[in-house]
Amino acid sequence: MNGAESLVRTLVGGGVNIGFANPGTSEMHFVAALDKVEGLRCILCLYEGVATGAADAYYRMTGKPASTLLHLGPGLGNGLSNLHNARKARSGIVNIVGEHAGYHIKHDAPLTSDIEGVARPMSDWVRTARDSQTVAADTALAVQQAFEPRVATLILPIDTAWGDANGPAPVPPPVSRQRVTDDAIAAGARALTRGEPALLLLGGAAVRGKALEWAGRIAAKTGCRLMSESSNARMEGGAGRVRVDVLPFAVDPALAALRPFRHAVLVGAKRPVSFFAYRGKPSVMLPEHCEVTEVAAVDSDLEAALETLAAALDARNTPPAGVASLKRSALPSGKVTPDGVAAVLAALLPENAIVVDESISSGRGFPAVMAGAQPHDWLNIMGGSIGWGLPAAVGAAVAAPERKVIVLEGDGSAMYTLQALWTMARENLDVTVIVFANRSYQVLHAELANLSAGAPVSRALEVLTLDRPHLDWIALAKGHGVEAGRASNLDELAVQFKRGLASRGPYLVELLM
Ligand SMILES: Cc1ncc(C[n+]2csc(CCOP(=O)(O)OP(=O)(O)O)c2C)c(N)n1
Repeated sequence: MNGAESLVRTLVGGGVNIGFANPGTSEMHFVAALDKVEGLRCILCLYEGVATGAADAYYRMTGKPASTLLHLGPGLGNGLSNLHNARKARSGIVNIVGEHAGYHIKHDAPLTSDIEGVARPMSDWVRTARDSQTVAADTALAVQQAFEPRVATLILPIDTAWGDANGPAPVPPPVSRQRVTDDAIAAGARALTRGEPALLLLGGAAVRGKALEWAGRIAAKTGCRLMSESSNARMEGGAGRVRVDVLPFAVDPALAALRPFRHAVLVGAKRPVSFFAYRGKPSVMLPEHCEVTEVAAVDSDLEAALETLAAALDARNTPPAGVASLKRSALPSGKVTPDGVAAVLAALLPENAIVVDESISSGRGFPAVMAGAQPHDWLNIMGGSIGWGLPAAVGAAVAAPERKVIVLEGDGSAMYTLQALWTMARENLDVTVIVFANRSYQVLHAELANLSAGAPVSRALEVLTLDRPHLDWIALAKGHGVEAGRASNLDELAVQFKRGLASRGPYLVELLM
């Protein structure tokens, strides 16, 4: 077998069974190996940012890395934005990036570039394969890294792909998670029982499953407030789950939400910082009088950390506080308003849906309302680099084909990686996309005001509005093979959303705002 086949066999042997690919000439041996090796489903993405965003969400839903297949430095470069988001989400990915043969590089052919240099800022691990005989061992290390989880980038010169190899290599087990120390638990317990206003700030895997339940027991026992970071890689919400408030995105509401606390206990969360620096406002948003106790970093075993903290507080058998129950409200009708849209979504959300949220300014209030909806998972963009939502929906739908995926998508953000729609159609992914067609970079209007940079008038307005021409979302969706409909009030939204939910494939709703 050749090096490429040993690579693919190592991926499959190591538990990597999905690839999101956009190949070129230097990846042809990898492509040929797909016909020889069972067990790697490779999905074509028409832009590399779709492949990397899909791999991010695939990891979030399965805890298993997918691979990407990218074409030299430029292909990898196109995928960097969503690799950035994936790193911030702590998603494991194995990027396979083709490269020229070693002896060809000195001739500076058109696609020659410093691929390691392109890879490094958005990868946790980078290696260039040196020999076809050692490609399998390099791949095994990349897979181990991805399970850590890290973004691992393996660069594959074509002569290491076509040269002879012995066979696949076994993937070493991942390094086990750190357990938190007794001292950290004791400090957390002390902070929560001082009798002063205390916040238990959750991040990473602390906002789902058993971990969330332990947090609810701790809140019930101590009276502390539960909050999550403002963006969460995957948060469980809805009926039957412990309700956790999401820290607001905007700096002033976030400062106001944090002001009351004398103690902040961090489990899987970092000290909350504002998205940007704003003149005269602090970067770290906890008040100065607030004492911070870091119990567990995001890469620790957070379920074990919260269970141990609950035990230290004698809260193991305390019923969890704030368990949400299903609210069956009537569907609202009339004009499109943020509250009205949230009410429609909450009323119709199917059980166990996966919500991919890149709604930017249109969806700020959604998570609070969703507590009364059916149980669901909620995925946020973690690195603020827009163009993530549609690709992420591809990855989530591939990861969980039995679940409905709903994408809440700003029209500006959608335009970065629109090609994801084509992959949804081709793979018949069960995704309903709602595009918030406000025909504007609406959030930036608010940011202009936040930075006291003045109100946009003419030339400034030009770079913040998406009018002239209006994007036709029905035509854009249909052009990618996706059925679509338009809504301009809440009644039509309900009709269109139901139509999407009833289909077993992709459907797009253009919501005129
Ligand atoms: C890669 C990248 N480019 C640019 C930005 C700056 N940016 C942040 S939000 C935004 C506009 C988003 O527009 P839309 O999705 O329509 O949401 P809206 O603001 O209208 O709610 C832009 C351009 C960014 N965050 N990431």
